[in-house]
Amino acid sequence: MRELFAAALAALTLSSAAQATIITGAVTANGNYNPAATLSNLSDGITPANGTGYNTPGQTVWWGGSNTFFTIDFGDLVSFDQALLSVDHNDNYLVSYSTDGVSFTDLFSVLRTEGTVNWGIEAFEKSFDAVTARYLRVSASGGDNLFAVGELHVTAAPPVTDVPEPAIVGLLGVGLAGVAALRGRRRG
Ligand SMILES: [Ca+2]
Ligand SMILES: [Ca+2]
Repeated sequence: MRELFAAALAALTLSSAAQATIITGAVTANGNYNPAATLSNLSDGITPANGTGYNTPGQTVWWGGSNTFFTIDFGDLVSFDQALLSVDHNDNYLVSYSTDGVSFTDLFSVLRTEGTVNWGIEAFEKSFDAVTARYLRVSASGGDNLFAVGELHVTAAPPVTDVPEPAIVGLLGVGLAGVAALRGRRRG
C-alpha cells in the first residue's frame, strides 16, 4: 500500500517536470542564409551565450536582407506559454505561430531597443497567454541588415484539462481507502 502511494506520488512529480519541457522543432528556411551556418542550430535547445558573435558557425544562423524567414515544425500541435528567442542584439525580430503552416498569427516581437548587450547575440524569454500551434516562424526587419538567430524554442504549457494535483492526491486517497475496505471485508 505504502509502495503504491509512493509510486503514485513519483508519477505526479514526473508529470510536473514534464510540463516544463523545452520543445524544439525541425527548421526550414525560405530565402538565403549564410551557407557556413547549420540550420538545425536555430532550434536545437542550445542557447548561445550572450555576446556570442552573430556569425558563429555551429551556434547561429545568420543572413542579410529582410526577405528570409525560418519555419520551425514541432511535428504535432503543442500548447505553450513561453518562448526563448536568441537573436542579434541590434535588429528587430518577429515570431508568429500557425496550426497549419499556411496561416500565421503574430506572437511576439523582440526590438533592438530591448537588449542589454552591446555586441552579438542576446537571449530573450517571452511569456504570453498559452497558444496551440504546430509551426513557429521567425523573421527580421530593421537593424543593420545583418541578422542572426541562435535559438528559438518554446516551453510547454500545463494541459488545460489537468486536474489540480491536490485533487488527484485526494482522489487517490479515497481509492486506496476503498481498496483497504474491500480487503478488510474479504478477510472478515
Ligand atoms: Ca544585426
Ligand atoms: Ca541553438
